[in-house]
Amino acid sequence: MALLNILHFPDPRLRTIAEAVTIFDEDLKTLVSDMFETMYEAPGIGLAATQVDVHKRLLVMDVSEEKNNPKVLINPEILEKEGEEEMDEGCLSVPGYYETVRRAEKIRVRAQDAHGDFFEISADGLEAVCIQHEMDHLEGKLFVDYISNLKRDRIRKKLEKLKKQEQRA
Ligand code: K1U
Ligand code: ZN
Repeated sequence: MALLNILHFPDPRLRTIAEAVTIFDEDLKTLVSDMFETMYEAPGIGLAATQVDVHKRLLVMDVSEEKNNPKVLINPEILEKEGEEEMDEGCLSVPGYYETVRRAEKIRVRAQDAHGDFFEISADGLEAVCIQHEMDHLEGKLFVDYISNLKRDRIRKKLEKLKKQEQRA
C-alpha cells in the first residue's frame, strides 16, 4: 500500500474531467486501496481519483464515526435527487477552509464496484453531500466554485503563498 500525493487548489490538474473506468484489474484494486489509505491518513471522509492526479471516474468514502464503513464508487451516476440542504464542506485539496454549500438532500446513485459489478445506493445527510462533492471532483469542479469570486480568489492567494513558503523551507 502507498500514500498518494493530494493536489492542492489552484493546481490546474484538479480541473481535468475524469474518464470512465473500463478495465477492472489488479492495478485498479491497488489504486482503490492506496486511495483508502491516503483518505484515512489525511484524515478525510472522501477522496476522488482526480485529487491524486488519476483522471478516472472513481471515488472512495467512509462517513462512519468508527471508520469501518469503506465504500468505493466507480463510474458513479446520480439517478435521482430530492430536496435541498446546506452543509459546511471541507476539501483535502483546499486545506484549512470550510464553506457552506447547497446540494441535494437525498440522492440515488448507480455505480460499479472494484469487480465491475453494478449496484445502487440511496444516500442522505453527510453521505449524500460527500458523494456529490466527490462526483464534482470527477468533473473538475471544487466546492470553492460555489462561493463568490472574491472569497475564492482570497483562498487561492493564501494557498499559493503557503506553497511558496513550503518550497523555500
Ligand atoms: O474530497 C475531499 O477533499 C474530502 C473531503 C470530503 C467532504 C467533507 C465534508 C463535506 C463534503 C465532503 C473531506 O474529507 S474534508 C475533511 C473532513 O471533512 C473530515 C476530516 C476528518 C474527520 C471528519 C471530517
Ligand atoms: Zn474535495
